[in-house]
Amino acid sequence: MRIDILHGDITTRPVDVIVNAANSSLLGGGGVDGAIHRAAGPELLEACRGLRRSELPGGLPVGAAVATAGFRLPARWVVHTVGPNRHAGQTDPALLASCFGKSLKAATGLGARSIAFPAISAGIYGWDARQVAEVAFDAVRSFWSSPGAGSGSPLELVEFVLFSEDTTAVFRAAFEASP
Ligand code: AR6
Repeated sequence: MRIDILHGDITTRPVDVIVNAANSSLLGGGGVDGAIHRAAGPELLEACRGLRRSELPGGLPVGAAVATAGFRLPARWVVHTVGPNRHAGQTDPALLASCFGKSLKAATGLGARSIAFPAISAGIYGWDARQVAEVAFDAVRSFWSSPGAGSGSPLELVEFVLFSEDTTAVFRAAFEASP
């Protein structure tokens, strides 16, 4: 399993799964969520509405993950997750770790070999990018070392795709400093 850190737009990544930093409504928003909905086309919003009508009438809880097709994206699937919102007092790193862990699990269930993450919660939701990076690398490693999760996963590539040069540098430094 390889971890790559890239500067760019996650909507262009030719991977099996891209992860969306959504909100609980699943009905779109700004930031990376808005970009993914624009690039995937209106079918994505329709699929999210379908999830709300069926299995998620109350919305997607913070720290949970759910998959849809990728529609017009190069990626075959989108895994939507809801990061903790620091401005709403959601400061528990376990919630953020859960976003990464549950997304990896969902991608594994789909049979994905590659997945790309944005810096979940590091934008509108107000988390420090360095902390997001540390939680992310830790969660990827725990996923791989947990019996029955990472060991049986077809995932070979985990990308972190960062939208600004600053955040890319923060992720690279955190990766080099991580155990
Ligand atoms: N590719 C990669 N990263 C991106 C892109 C992109 N195309 N666009 C933005 N980013 P945010 P959050 C980066 O705010 O903090 C939405 O309204 C961005 O620079 O998208 O989890 C949702 O609907 C930042 O580093 O997500 C929720 O309401 C990172 O993605 C709320 O925002 C995450 O920023 C979620 O807030």
